[in-house]
This record gives sequence, C-alpha cells and structure tokens, in this order.
Amino acid sequence: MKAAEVEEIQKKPKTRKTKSVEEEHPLEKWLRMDRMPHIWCSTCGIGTAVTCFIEAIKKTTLAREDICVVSGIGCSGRIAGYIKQDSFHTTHGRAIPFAVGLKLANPKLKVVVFSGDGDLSSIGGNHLIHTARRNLDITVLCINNFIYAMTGGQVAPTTPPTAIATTTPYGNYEHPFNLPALAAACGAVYVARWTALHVRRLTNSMAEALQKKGFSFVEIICPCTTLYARKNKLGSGLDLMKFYHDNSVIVNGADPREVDIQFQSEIKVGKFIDVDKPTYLDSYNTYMKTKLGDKFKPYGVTDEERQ
Ligand SMILES: Cc1ncc(C[n+]2csc(CCOP(=O)(O)OP(=O)(O)O)c2C)c(N)n1
Ligand code: SF4
Ligand SMILES: [Mg+2]
Repeated sequence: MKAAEVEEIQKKPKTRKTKSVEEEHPLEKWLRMDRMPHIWCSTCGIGTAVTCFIEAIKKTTLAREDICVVSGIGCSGRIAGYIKQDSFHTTHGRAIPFAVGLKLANPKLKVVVFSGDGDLSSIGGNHLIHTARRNLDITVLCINNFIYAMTGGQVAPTTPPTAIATTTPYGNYEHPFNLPALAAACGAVYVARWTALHVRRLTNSMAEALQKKGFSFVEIICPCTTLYARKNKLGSGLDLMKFYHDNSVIVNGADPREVDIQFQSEIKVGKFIDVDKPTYLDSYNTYMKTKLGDKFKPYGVTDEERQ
C-alpha cells in the first residue's frame, strides 16, 4: 500500500459502522466505540457496573454535559477511557484529589470517581478519608474485586483473610478494610454496597448517590475471574454470580461496622447510610460569612443566585 493511502486510512475516524438502527449497541451513545473492544476479560464485573452507571444517569435529572467521570489506574481505571462523558484517567490513587479540583473549580459539575479498591483504599486511601471527612460534594463508586487485578493479582487492603493472592501464596493474614465502615466513619453522607449481580438495586443506588448532596460512596463487589477467582479456585464468573446470589443478604440500614467481608462467607449488601449534613462548600460559605459579613462573596454561587 502506498504511503498516501495509509495516511488517508489513518485520517478516517475510527467509528464503528452501523448499517441500521437494529445493529446499534444500546449503549453506543454512552461509550467511546472507537476504543472497542475493551480490555476487560469475559465475565469481569466491571462492565456490568458501567452499564448500571449509565442506566443510573438516565434515571436522574442531571444534564449529561454536567457529569464528569474520573478514574485512577488498574482494570477499573479504564472506565474513564471507555465512557463517553467528560472523563479523566488519572494517576494511581489520585482520582479523588483530581475530582476535588474539578469540583472546586466548577461547583456546578457532578463529579464522579469510578475506580478500584486498590487505587482508592491503598495509595489513594488518604484522599478517600479526608474527602469524606470534608464532605466534598462528589460521588465515589468503588469496584471491589478484592485484589490489585491489572498488575497480576497482588494482595490489596480489601483482600479477605485467608484468600490467596500472588503476593500471599499461603493466604492473606492481614486485616482488610471494611470500606463502607471506613467511608461512614470518615463522614460520608451516603454509603451503600451491592454486588455485580444486584443490577437493579445497584443502578438505583448509583442514581441516589448521584443526586445526593455531599460525599456519597457505593462499593460494588465484582468478580475478577482471571485472577482472584482463578487463584482461589472459585470457578467461573457465573459461579461467582451464583455465589453472590446464594450468599448476599440485603440489610438496609445496617451498622457499617458490622458488614465486614470474610473469605467466601455472607456478603451484607444494602444502603447503610443516608444522612444530611453541610458540604465542604456549604460550611466554607456559612463560616466565612460569619467572619466577613457582607464583604464575603460566597464561593460557587452566582450573583443571580445570591439575589
Ligand atoms: C504510582 C504507581 N504505582 C503502581 C502502579 C501499578 N499499578 C497499576 S494498576 C495497580 C493496581 C490497581 O488495583 P485496583 O485499583 O484494585 O484496580 P483493578 O485492577 O483491581 O481493577 C497498580 C498497583 C501504577 N500504575 N502507578
Ligand atoms: S483481570 Fe480481573 S478485574 Fe481485570 S479485566 Fe480481567 S477479570 Fe476484570
Ligand atoms: Mg481491584
């Protein structure tokens, strides 16, 4: 092929050709189809969580152009690259501070962090706890597959005791984080957990979290068949879904301190926390007003809204 012909082909946008409406994927408008096929393994739970998220957005009254998605790294970190929103694939553990920057620069945005357990609770753990403490008005959706998947299945702060990971060939002997308890203890106003099997409940919960004012946190227990399931001889993705079906118990309103997860034991799911309290910007505006009086111009409020 001549160089000019190659150049011509490369210039063409890499969009999937659709001959008729029937052939169009139902989520085509929401995904960057030019990046397909995605990298996720067959029966990985991340894709299911993304589908639920898109369905959740549709249930809200939020304008699509106001929703930004920020991810860190790992298999879950790829979400930001596939979803057709304003989105950012950031560095390891820095999705939350990046999201905080976006929110503070433009408080009108709905900023969503969609990332993995390793990314959010290990290197990113400090950002998670302090952003919940400050009640920044963002939503964090955490894919918990109990492992650092993309790098080969190392032990994570969420790996259940005795579970096998690449770096714990005899089983994990550390105490894992109970993520809902961590988020709630730090001050999150909305905390829920579902598995990738609970698609309708997860979708509704994501929609609630998106519309909640303040720091909302949803944990999504997801199958990682290629590493976690294989190392622990748990079978296929379908076997994991069956496990979730047989072993999940819905306990809405449960004390988050009582929902920790042991290896292959009962998984408590549900909406655990839903409370109201001033957000970071609410507190800032209220407090500074008391200090500076009329001289103070509230942050994130337009002149029109102030009148
Ligand atoms: C600073 C830095 N350290 C380490 C890595 C290597 N790394 C890439 S993905 C990953 C684990 C991600 O785990 P998790 O957030 O649980 O995502 P998963 O792959 O399980 O979805 C790590 C440690 C990196 N990208 N950057
Ligand atoms: S390695 Fe695990 S988490 Fe990553 S895409 Fe495959 S199944 Fe999903
Ligand atoms: Mg993980």
